[in-house]
Amino acid sequence: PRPGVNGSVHRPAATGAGPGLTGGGVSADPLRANLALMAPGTALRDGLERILRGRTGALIVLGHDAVVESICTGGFPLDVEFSATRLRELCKMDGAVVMSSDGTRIVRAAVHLMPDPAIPSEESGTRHRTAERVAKQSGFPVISVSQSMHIIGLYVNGQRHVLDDSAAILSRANQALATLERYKLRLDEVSGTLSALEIEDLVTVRDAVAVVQRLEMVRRIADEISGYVVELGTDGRLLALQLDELMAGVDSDRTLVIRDYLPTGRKARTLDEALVELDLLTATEMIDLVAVAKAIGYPGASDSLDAAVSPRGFRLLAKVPRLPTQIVDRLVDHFGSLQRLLGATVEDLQAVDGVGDARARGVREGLSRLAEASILE
Ligand code: 3AT
Ligand code: 3AT
Ligand code: MN
Repeated sequence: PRPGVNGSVHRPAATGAGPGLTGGGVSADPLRANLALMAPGTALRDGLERILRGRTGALIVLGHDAVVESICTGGFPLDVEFSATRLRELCKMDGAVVMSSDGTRIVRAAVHLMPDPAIPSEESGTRHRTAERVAKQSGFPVISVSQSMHIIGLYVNGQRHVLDDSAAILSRANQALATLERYKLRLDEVSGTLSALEIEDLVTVRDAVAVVQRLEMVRRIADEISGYVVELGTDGRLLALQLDELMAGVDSDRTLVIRDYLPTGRKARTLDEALVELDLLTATEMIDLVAVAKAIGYPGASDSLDAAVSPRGFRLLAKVPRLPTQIVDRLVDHFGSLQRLLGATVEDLQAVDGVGDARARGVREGLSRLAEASILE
C-alpha cells in the first residue's frame, strides 16, 4: 500500500471541507501525512529549500511503480540513497526526479514525464501541469518547485497545496491558538455550570447541549492547529506543547458528556452516530443550539431545549481519582443516573462488581468532594 495515498489511477478530485471542519488525525488525512514528510526538519524539506535558494526549479514524483514507469521517458536510472544535496544537484538538470514512496531513495532523474493529456489540469506552466496530471494519474504525491514564482507546491489527492514558510504558518497558528484559548475559557465556564446543575438535578437540554457545542468548537479549532503543527515540523514544537496543554481532557469529556445525555427511545442514536452527526454540522449550524441538540438525537424544536434532563453520571465519575473506566461503566449501569449515585451509601456502592470497601469509600468521598466544590463555585 502507498503510504499517505488512498488513491488509485484516475481517482476523482477530493471534495473535502476546509481545514478544521472535518475530524480525523494525521494518518486519516493524506494531505497531512504528506505534509509531515516534507515539514521543516526533514531531509526532503532541506532539499527543497536548497532548490529554492539555488533558484532552480524541480519536479519530483514521490513514488515509483508500473504506472509511473509507463509515464517516464528519457533520463537515466539511478536508485541511490536519498540526500538533500543529491536532490538539489539532480534538480539542476531538466526533467523530473522520481523517488521511492518512502522518500529514502532516488530512483530516476532527468526524466521527461508524459502523463495522459486527457487528464484535466488547471495549471498553465508545463512543469505544474505535468505535476498535477502525474499526481492524478499515478495516485502518488508530486512536488513542483517553481523557478519563476519561487514556491513549493504539493499535488496530492486531487488537491494543490502551497508550502508556506514557517513564519507565515506560525502567525496563522498563533491567531488560531488565541481563539482556542478564548473558546477554552468559555468551555470551562459552561462545564462548571453544568456540573453545578447536575449536582442539584436542575439540568435542561440547553445546559447540556451548550457544553457539547463548546467542546465541538474547541475540537475544531484544535484540529486546525494540529494541521499547522504537522506542517511546521520541528518549527512547531512549542505550538504542539501549548496545544496539548489546552486540550488535555477535552476529547474524553466530549464522549463523556454525550454518553451522559444521549436520549433513549425510538429514535435514539449511538455514541458513534452522534459523533458523526456533530462532525457533519457546518460552522453556521454549530452556532445554533437546536441544531446541535438535534445532532445528538433530541427533537429539532426550539422549545425542546427547555426540557429537563438528568445525566447518567459518566462525566462526573470520570473526575473521581483512580477509578477505572470499566468500573465507571458498571456503576452507571447499576445506578442508572447521577442522582442515584449521589444518594448511594458505601454499602450500596459495594453491590457493584469490582467495587470493594476501599473503592466504595473512594467513590463516595470523590462524589461528595465534587458536590461541595461545585456548590462553592
Ligand atoms: P534548452 O536547450 O535549454 O532551451 P531543453 O531541451 O533543455 O531546452 P527544457 O526542458 O529546459 O528544454 O525546457 C525548456 C522549456 O521548453 C520549458 C517549456 O516552456 C518548453 N517545453 C519543453 N517541452 C515542451 C512541450 N512538450 N510543450 C510545450 N513546451 C515545452
Ligand atoms: P516555473 O514555474 O517557471 O518553474 P513552468 O510551469 O513555467 O515552471 P516551464 O515550461 O518553464 O514550466 O518548464 C520548466 C521546466 O520544467 C522544464 C523542465 O525541466 C521541467 N518540465 C516541464 N515539463 C516537464 C515534463 N513533462 N517532464 C519533466 N520535466 C518537465
Ligand atoms: Mn518557466
